[in-house]
Amino acid sequence: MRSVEVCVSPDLIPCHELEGKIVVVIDILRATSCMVTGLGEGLAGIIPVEKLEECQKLKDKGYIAAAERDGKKVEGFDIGNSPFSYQDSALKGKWVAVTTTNGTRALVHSLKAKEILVGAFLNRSALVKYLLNKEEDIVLVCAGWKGQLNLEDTLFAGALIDSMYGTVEIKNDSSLTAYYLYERAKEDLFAFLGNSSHFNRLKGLGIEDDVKFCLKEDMYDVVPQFVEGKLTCALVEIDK
Ligand code: 3SL
Repeated sequence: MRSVEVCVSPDLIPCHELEGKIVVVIDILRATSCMVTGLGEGLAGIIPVEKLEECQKLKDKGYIAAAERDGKKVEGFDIGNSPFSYQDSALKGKWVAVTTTNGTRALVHSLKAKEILVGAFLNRSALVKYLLNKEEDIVLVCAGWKGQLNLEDTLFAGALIDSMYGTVEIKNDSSLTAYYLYERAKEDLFAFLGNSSHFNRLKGLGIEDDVKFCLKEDMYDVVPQFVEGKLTCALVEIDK
């Protein structure tokens, strides 16, 4: 049986073997939720980069550029990291360069994997369907917060395990923890996140609505795939 394991922070990626596996990068609040929203709303693609300087260079080349640090939009860039910014019809068919505190870092540190996907509650079913049509082992890489575990990414890792339960071998204790946590929280994720750090950081910035949106399920039927530095929609295979 293929295996699933959870990596709770990009800093722990070196502890996991990614070669030959599918990595799903998770940053519920809010990077991967934004990426799913953007591609779901018709962006041509996203160029995720780790550093602000790289994003600035792409902006200078003419790309629309999104930059976030510590939850806030970085001055001088076009947009920050709210999923609602990606619902702007003016972005349809465009490419956006993006850098965020943790999410884009998790993506660019997962390059050893055979395939890299992006997941959020917003595309949960589409992602699960895609994964169930594949055979490779899976590593769920949570973006966390500055090297530490966070609750919302761990919960979504648990939600994916819940959706694939019985078809995957749960490989490490992080995966078990994520699964048990999700089982405990699933009736009311918003309430469960009430004391969590990033939820409160965003609440402090007055953007609780972003959190509510990022916890919605199956708003988009897209599976973002990271290939050669670009994030676009994977071609979803017809059921075997
Ligand atoms: O850390 C990240 O990558 C961001 O998603 C953080 S925030 O939600 O934009 O504050």
